[in-house]
Amino acid sequence: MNKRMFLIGLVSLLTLLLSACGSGSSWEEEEVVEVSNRIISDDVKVKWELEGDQASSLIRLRITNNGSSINDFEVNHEKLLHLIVVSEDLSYFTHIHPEYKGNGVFEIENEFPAGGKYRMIADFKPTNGNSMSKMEWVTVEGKGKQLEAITIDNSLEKVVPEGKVALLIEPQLESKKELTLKFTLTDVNTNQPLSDLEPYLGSIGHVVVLSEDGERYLHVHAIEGQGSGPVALFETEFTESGGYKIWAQFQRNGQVFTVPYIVNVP
Ligand SMILES: [Cu+2]
Repeated sequence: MNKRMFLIGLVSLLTLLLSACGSGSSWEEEEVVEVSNRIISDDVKVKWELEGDQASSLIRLRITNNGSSINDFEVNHEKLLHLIVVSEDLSYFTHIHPEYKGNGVFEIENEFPAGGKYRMIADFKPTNGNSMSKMEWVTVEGKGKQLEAITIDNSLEKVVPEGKVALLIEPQLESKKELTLKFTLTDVNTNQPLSDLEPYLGSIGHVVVLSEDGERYLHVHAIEGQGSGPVALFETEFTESGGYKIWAQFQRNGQVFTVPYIVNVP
């Protein structure tokens, strides 16, 4: 048998063996089916709808996977969906939890400070899918207001009614590096460390970071197993240099409070 005849024979034998396995039941095909069933972010779309105006608005999200509604979501940080709403100039921030209405639809009422453009960011995890974030600029009807300038903070020590919150970024603030955001909370009056933080969404706090143009939303993870203060640690990476706004949220005495910072990342 020459080489060519041997190869033809081998191919025929393999074809015969493969077809004998039957169609649709081979291990390889099952593997393909399994992969295609998993919901991936590229296939997921959110349709944002707004009813009403700035004073009283109903925000509605319709979440679909390849055009069909996603029906099941997993609880992630105690909620099915987290919605962050930020004004165009980043001066307004809210973190709310729309109610699930079924068939991939979430709704919540919100009062906006003015008409204009807002960045909407939804974080959720479809059952059999990865955690994902979807963002959109939406326009809220109503009288607009003058946009505030985004000014880099000289000091990262902020005083809010609930306490003094100092932010230290370690090892040093730069882009494309894994960094730790270290918040230290102290009582404004006594200057004593605050150690009565309550868990918020299942961890010591929640941090949101957005680039100054509202285009980049960073993933921030709270380090697990942290107690109740005075130090709260989070990890993130600034994907590009530029201005960023950071909102840190903590809870004391049943009240959530937000501390904003604006940094320039070299
Ligand atoms: Cu949330």
